[in-house]
Amino acid sequence: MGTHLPSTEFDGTAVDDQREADAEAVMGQPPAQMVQLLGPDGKLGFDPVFTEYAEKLTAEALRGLYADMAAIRRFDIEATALQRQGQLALWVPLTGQEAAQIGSGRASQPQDYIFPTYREHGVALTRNVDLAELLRQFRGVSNGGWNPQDTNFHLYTLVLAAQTLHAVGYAMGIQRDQKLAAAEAPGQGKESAGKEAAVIAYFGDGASSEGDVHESMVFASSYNAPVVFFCQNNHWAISVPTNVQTRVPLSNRAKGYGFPGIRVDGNDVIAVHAVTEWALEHARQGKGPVLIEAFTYRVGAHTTADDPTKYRQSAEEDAWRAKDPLLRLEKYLRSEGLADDGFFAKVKSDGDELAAYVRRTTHDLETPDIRSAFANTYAEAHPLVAEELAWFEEYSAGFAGGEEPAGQAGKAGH
Ligand SMILES: Cc1ncc(C[n+]2csc(CCOP(=O)(O)OP(=O)(O)O)c2C)c(N)n1
Ligand SMILES: [Mg+2]
Repeated sequence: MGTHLPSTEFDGTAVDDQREADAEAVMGQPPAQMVQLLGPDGKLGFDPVFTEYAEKLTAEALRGLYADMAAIRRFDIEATALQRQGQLALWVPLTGQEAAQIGSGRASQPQDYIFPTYREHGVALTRNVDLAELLRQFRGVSNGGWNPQDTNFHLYTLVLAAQTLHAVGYAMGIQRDQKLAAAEAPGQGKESAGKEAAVIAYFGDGASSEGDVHESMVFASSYNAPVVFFCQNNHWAISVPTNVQTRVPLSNRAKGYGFPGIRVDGNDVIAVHAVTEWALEHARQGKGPVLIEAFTYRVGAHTTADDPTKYRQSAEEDAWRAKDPLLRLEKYLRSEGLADDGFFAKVKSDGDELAAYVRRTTHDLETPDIRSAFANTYAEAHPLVAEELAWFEEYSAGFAGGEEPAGQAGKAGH
């Protein structure tokens, strides 16, 4: 009994390679070819399709990608510290995934619309979301924190994969708006050419097992919707490794739906940028969806409520640290003479400034009046809500000064 179940134990071998070899032998599935341009040694390689896209990145753009990755890593450290100090109820760290997020986010255009999970702080940065606003939800003082219409960056979705359905629905809406606009103003097509919008749906390797992802991909394919599915395969869904979620490379799944699937080195910001730019162009041009699997690693804990030492080995973490996305871009920038010590010192001091801003703003975030939760439940008065509010008022009156217990509104969980 039980021997036919996939093992969840990591035995120190290259699990993905083993699974891919099995898949090839059993089902004739080819192993995934991974697009990589910038290797861990900081040397730039060649790709017949994507080098052309990478060459569009100027020295300034490359420095910008580094600065963004460094900023979001610094922010991550600060937010983790704020949680440890009791200023945030929970934090979801992104360290290790900076290239996957900054590369893809920076490849998007302002008119594109992004549906994140709960870990896409790097993408939020590229969409100009105020990072202090982003912490409101994690402090438990807001259900959202920012207005998605300001940045085309949707609110975080904690229900795994639900946002992939929202994303496909949104993309189908874009298609219909375009058709309507073309019908109402024939001949205007040239003016709007190149400004078409696409959608990116982010999700994780664990979320890929949800039915919502399957339904999203079926709909996206059937309707040729302008959506890019961006799966960050960070190798873990809390304590469950990716090789339990899938017997084939995740990028290969796209074939079954009838659209392109690309595995990219998710720790190579240049390749991620190039592949995402290509995919968004493909979608905007009406050629349909693309699945990108960014092969990366969650270096830290799943959340501040998790302890990864209970389910994985430090040797695995060390192997991935050697593929660090920031380090390899720094090597490249230095060896090509594109950035000097002064640049890296400035990036560091900018990061410290960002951290100080975030710390100050978080401390100043006011706890909303808990009565607003009752007021916002229904558009009109409801007897049940009124009854619950009356109970709450009576309960609060039992405390000194008639106030509710201190910190009650800030105790959110995940
Ligand atoms: C529908 C649903 N089921 C379960 C959970 C609990 N849960 C939260 S995160 C998580 C793991 C997700 O892993 P993955 O999709 O790989 O994303 P990652 O956290 O690694 O970024 C689970 C099971 C949830 N939030 N929603
Ligand atoms: Mg994961």
